[in-house]
This record gives sequence, structure tokens and C-alpha cells, in this order.
Amino acid sequence: MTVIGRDKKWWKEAAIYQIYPASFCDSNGDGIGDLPGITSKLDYIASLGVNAIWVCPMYDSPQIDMGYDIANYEDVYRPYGTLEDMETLIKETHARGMRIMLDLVINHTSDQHAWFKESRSSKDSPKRDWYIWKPAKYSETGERMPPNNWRSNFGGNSVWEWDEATQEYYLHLFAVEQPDLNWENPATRKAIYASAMEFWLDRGVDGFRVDTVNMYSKRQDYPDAPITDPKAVTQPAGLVYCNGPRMHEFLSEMNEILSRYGAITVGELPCTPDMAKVIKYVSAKEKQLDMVFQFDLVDVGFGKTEKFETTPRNWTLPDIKAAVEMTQSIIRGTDAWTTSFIENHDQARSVSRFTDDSPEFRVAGAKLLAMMESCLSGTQYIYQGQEIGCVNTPKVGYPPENYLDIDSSQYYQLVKERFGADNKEELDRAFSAMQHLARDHARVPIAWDGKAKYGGFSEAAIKAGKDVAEPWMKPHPFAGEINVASQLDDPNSVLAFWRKMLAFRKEHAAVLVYGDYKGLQDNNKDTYMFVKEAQGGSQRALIVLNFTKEPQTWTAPSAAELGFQEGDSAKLTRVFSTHDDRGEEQQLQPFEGRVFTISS
Ligand code: TEU
Ligand code: CA
Repeated sequence: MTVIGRDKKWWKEAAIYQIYPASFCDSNGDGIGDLPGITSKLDYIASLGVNAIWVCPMYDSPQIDMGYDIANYEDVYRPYGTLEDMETLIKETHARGMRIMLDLVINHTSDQHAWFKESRSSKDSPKRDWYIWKPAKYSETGERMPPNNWRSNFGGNSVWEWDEATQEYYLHLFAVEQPDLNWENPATRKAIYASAMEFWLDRGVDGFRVDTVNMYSKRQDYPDAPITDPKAVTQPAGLVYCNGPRMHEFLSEMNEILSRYGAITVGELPCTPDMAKVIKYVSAKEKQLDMVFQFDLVDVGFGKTEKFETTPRNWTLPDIKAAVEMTQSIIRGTDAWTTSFIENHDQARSVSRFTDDSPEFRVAGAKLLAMMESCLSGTQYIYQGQEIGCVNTPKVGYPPENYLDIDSSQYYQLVKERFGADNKEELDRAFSAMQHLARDHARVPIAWDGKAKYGGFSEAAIKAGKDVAEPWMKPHPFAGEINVASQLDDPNSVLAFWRKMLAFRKEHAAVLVYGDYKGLQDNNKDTYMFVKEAQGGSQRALIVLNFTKEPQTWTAPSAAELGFQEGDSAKLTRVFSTHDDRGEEQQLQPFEGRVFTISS
């Protein structure tokens, strides 16, 4: 294991806390989270030991895709607050020594954005080519057909929408209401940079999470995607439209602006299984992005051509190990940087997906995953609610009608259309998949106080004696059991564990944040073991994680596996555990995790 020169940077060592405005904290009792709500929780966030926040889209939007459909980059969605509230949030975040990142959504806008309204107004509009318009194709029998077979990210339909008025199709890789911008036009790019980036950089934001960062450049011949789902008309096309020919040229252009402000970036990088391609985005010398989110780990258990076409827990531990290897390996022997995360607003709760969320095991499961995530190299991200071990909403007591996200509701609709609204078996199969994987689970309002109305989502308004509205999404049926208030002073809580874990990670940054990763016993289906090694081999750690609800015996790896010469003796010293009682040396309790230092 050799580590090449790895520059230290504040953002590499940072833990970054992701906030979903609609569901974080409601200050005025209208049932919708808002900016003053976020500001009111900054002390809580800082107390976790995080260094920055990333706020999901809070821009003016019709909310077809919860703000990822932006109508105006330079204004705030009114129910969340005003520009002034944003200024306060930025100022107050900085006052607590934290940085603030915003979501940069520039592959597409809302169809309500002034640019698109102008673009669709006529074929001669000066902004016509700010979006991607194409004439129809016709079949032999004269039937109108879209330009190619690409499937949109939501539902199963085409990425092309026919515009009656101007008799052309426009491209939307996501919802119909999210038309893709045309990055080929330099004037469009300039306007995007000014409106979406510089406007906010000038107001003091410290960086961006860059949405769908590899989709801006499209192959200009718009080829059909290969047929991988023969029963459907449209085909999954991510591998065709991601990482297009001019991607790196566009990112260099963006980087010129971002670097003037010293802004940091983390790009969302779907559909990029080729590690050489990933490295090109995050190698320091390429000056593109500081880091990316790869999808290997969060996609574990997804259906092959459609994420919901699967059954709960359709994975084995070696799949998780292989996924982690993908994201950890990109820094080995390179000048690239990586990220460590297991949840975000597009993912169901990790405790439910990867451990066991029954009352007996969910606390241990949450701590186990916290330990895994915190011992991996790269910049660490924590999603709101992860720190209290939130779990998915259950099947009983949280019916499909409560799922509001466009991704899951369109899928459920599709199943109804395909199999009939009375096909109980198919609908139940779809519901099971949603209960396991829907994005909705991440978007359920945070329970601040299990004893208060609606889980205390609007606690400030309640305290002020206001009559509060029911949250925009139904509260979690387990809000009474899993909430912030009950964990704040409990030393055994998931919350208390996260605080200790993050402090431990900082203390051992050389090995845990900056070290090289090596997986051991990759075929073991029950226990996950990996070694971390600091630059030059000066420090080493062994992490041992029991991913089952049974006790597991484990055998210490050989000296060679631990990075020593054959025949050397390697001493293991236990320095951190998920469980307080030490238990037996060679036996792990259900979902127990341990960290050892390794010395000669
Ligand atoms: O996500 C893009 C993305 O590729 C996926 O994670 C997407 O959510 C998935 O294909 C749906 O199953 C980003 C945002 O994170 C997401 O919330 C937005 O919906 C999407 O872009 C469109 O802006
Ligand atoms: Ca509100």
C-alpha cells in the first residue's frame, strides 16, 4: 500500500451535513420546513461536530421535483423564505465557524423559467437554442416518433416531449417539466454561470453540490441507447448521455469562475462505472471538481434496468464491499479525492436498507453504519436524520398514497397502467420496493420532539402558541420513538455515538480521512473487515464490522494482510467500539463494530 503526496485541505477533513429544506424544520407552523427553521438549528448542527452544511435547492420553483426544477436561480421559494433569510442563514452559518454549500442545478431548469418560456414561444425566438429542440422522426407508416429511444429518469417514458405549438420535441432527461439546457450555446453557459453561480458566490456561499454534473454535454448525433429492456419502448440511456464529449471543457470553464472565489465543489456522478473516467473529474491536476458522489454504494440492491424492480435486501455483504472498493480505490496512487456517504435526499434510510430496522437492532445498525462511513477516506457527508438513526416508514401505517415523490409516485402509476389498478399482487410488489427504496423515506419531516404534535416538526410555532398545520408529508409513524429530543442527553443514543465517532475520525485523520483502504476477506458474507494505512505506513487501523443480527466470531488477519512483512508480529489494540460492554475478544455481538490500531 503506497500513498502518494496527499495535500491536506480543510474540506477534505470536513464532515458536511446535508439539509433538505422542506423537511428539516418549520419555523412558522405552515407545515413546510423553511430557512429560518434551518437557522434556528445551526447550534444543534454545529454541536454534532460538522464543518459545513449543504442546503438542497431553496430556489424559486413550482416544486414538480422538490426544487430541482428551478424557475429563478436568483430568488427563494417563498414558503421557504426570502433572499434576506438566505443572507441571514449564510451569515449565521459563518458565525459558527461553518461553511455553506448550495445545490447547483444547471443541467435543466423548470419549464416555468423565463428562459424556457421564451425558448418555447416560437422557433425564431432568440432563446430557441437555449434548450434542446429536435424535429420528429416518422415511422414507415407515417407515425410521429421521438428523435431517439432514451428513457427519462422518472417513470418509464421518453425524454422527448412534443410541443404542439411549435411542432418540435424538446429534451428532458428528468421530468417533462425539467427541460435540458443547451450547453453547446456559449451565451447560455454564460447566463447559467452568472445567474446560478456568481449570484450566490457574491453573496458568500462557499461552494456547490453540483447536480447531475456529467450530463451537460450531449453527443450531438443523439444515438439510440442499446436495447437492454426488450419489453419496453424506451431504454435506459444513462451510459449514452452521461460523460459527453465536451464535459471537461465545460467544467474547466466553470472552474475558472469557482476558483476565483475559492469555492469547493462536489459533483453528482451517476452512470460512470469506469474508474479512469471518474478520476478525470477529481484528479487535482485536472482542475475540474474537488470531489464527486459515485453511485456504487447507494445503488446496491437496486433493480438492474429499473431501481424498483427488485425485492427488499436484494444484496449480499460482498456487494457492499465491492461498492466501497470502487469509491476508495480512486485515491490509491493518484492525486484524486473521494467522498464517504451512505445517504442523501435521493436514498431510502441506510439502517433499513443495509442493517435491520426492527426496534431490537436499529440502534446498533445505525452505529455500525456510522462507524463504517466514518472510517472510510474522503470528505464525509451526513444526511439530516442519519445522525439519529432514522428508518424507513413501515408498510403498515404509511400507505402508498403518502409517497409524494415524483420518482416513486410515477413508478406506482406505471405499474397500475401496466398491470391494472386492481392487480393486488403487482401493486403490493411495487409497494414493497417503494417501502424499501423510495426517495420519500429521506424526505419525511424530521422529528425534533417525539412528544410534540407532528413529531415537533413545527416546535417553535407550537411553543409560540400557534395552531400548526400538518406537515406537507405525513409524519413518521415512529416519530415518538426516533426523534432528536429523546437522544440529546442519552449517552447510548445514535446521536451521542455520531458525535463521538466524528471526533474520533478528526483525531485520527491521517489514517481515517487521508489513508489508503484495503478490504480483507472480501468473500465473507457476515463480517466486513478493512485496513486503513496513513501516508508512509506511519499508522494503521483495522476496522471490523458484523453486518448480521447474530454473534460472529472473527479471526485476526495475518501480519501480511495487515500490511506488515510475513513473519512480523502485528499487535491489535481496540480503540473504539459501537458497544460499551467489551464482550469477548474474538466474538462480535449483533451489528457490533470495532476499530483497532495496529502496531508492530
Ligand atoms: O439526481 C439525479 C440522479 O441521477 C438520481 O439520483 C435520480 O434521483 C434517480 O435517477 C431517480 O431515481 C439529482 C437530484 O439529486 C435529484 O433529487 C433530482 O430529482 C434530479 O437530479 C433531477 O434534478
Ligand atoms: Ca414554514
